[in-house]
Amino acid sequence: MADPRLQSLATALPALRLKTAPADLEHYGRDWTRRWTPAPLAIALPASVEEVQAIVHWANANAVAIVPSGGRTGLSGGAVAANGELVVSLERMTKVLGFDAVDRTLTVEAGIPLQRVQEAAREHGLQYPVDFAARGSCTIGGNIATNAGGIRVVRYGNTREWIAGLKLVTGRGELLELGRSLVKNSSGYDLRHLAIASEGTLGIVVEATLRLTEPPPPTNVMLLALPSFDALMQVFAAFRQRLQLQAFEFLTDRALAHVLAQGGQPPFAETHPFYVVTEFASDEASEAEALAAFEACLEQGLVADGVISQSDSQAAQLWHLREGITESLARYVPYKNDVSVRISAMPAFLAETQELLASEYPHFEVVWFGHIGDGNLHINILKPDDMAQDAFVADCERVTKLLAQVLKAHGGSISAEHGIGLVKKPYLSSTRSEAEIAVMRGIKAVLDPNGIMNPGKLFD
Ligand code: 2HG
Ligand code: ZN
Repeated sequence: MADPRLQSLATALPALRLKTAPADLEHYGRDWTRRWTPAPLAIALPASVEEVQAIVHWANANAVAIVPSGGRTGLSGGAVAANGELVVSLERMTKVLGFDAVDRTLTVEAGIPLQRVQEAAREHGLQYPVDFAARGSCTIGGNIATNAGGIRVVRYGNTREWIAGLKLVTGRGELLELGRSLVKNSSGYDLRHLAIASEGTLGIVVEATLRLTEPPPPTNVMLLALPSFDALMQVFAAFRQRLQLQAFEFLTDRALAHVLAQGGQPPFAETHPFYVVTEFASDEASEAEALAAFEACLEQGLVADGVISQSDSQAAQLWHLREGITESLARYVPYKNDVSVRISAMPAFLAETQELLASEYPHFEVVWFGHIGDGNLHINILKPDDMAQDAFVADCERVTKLLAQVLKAHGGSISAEHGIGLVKKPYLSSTRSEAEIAVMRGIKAVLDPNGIMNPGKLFD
């Protein structure tokens, strides 16, 4: 530990676990973006809130920047440490601290993986309903830092809706207890919501009290084949009118082909340009409504084929066609857009965006999928094997500027659920006004006056 700053940290906190091996710096210094070369100063692995506070005090005194770190499954570079920062990983803070049956809340340390929260909720006969494919690796702290959405937002909303309270160690090292799990609390600014989606720029979320709800009903999964993009929102309207949907996700034939290239059977004899994965209660009435919606769509030419799960394992197989997309594309180091508009604005936005991307990306493979029922589209542009990453990213940045203008015109967001991080920082002003950004900067200055918390993320 040659660096004198690290020696002073080890002296100030002799029990703190620190890692400095090159393999650790690389492992903890990056997220799923894989665009930046990791170069942190070291990795600190605190085991308590007091240790986190002491680290933040030390970082202020020594002018060392901190990158808070959860499961590092983020796709916007929010957890990247490429400039000599101290990564503060919460991987040793994973305890369930309490369950309250009356309040229906679960209190956890922020480093706990999402899947363990879901399991803990089930053990108490309840459900923590936020869910997505990275559930095994991502952490609650990271979910809060990005207000993560996922595959059940259409039914249950984003992470924000499920945070009854949280504890934040601010950039000044103070511990704030926010929200206090009250159902009603009309006592001024709700600072809890400032911490949610703040991407580690205001402090480190160390603990959270999560709301739980009734377990979901037994469900059926339906895969629909669609002949055109235009049909998508009409099919959504037809199904939503008749059913309480648990999920409504879409993917293109390109996305499906990449998942199937990793294994698995094609769901239909023929290929179709677009697919929808939807889920709803499996009681008799819901099934009848789903079939009626399907038939109505079939008659109008809005769907071309469909299959409904007959067992849990078939449901899992159908879900895999949607949830396996990100992993199946990883080898192409895709450039990712994660955009949203109001559902009502979706048809016009889709038409314009399709035209834009078709003309601007004539040579790149573009894969579309996403949470169409929330107005959230994922667009992955695949890097050709023979193209240098810098040139590829530069071209995608050029097109993203144009896309940001389209989004602005439709009142949308450049980041629906992945966060701004490093990746979308240049486009923040397409979604937020200058006045809003100035307020955000002011808030940061109060909670993190020395600018040590995740600098360079969200804005400079
Ligand atoms: C998903 O919905 C994730 O599967 C990842 O948000 C999206 O890889 C992506 O672009
Ligand atoms: Zn998503």
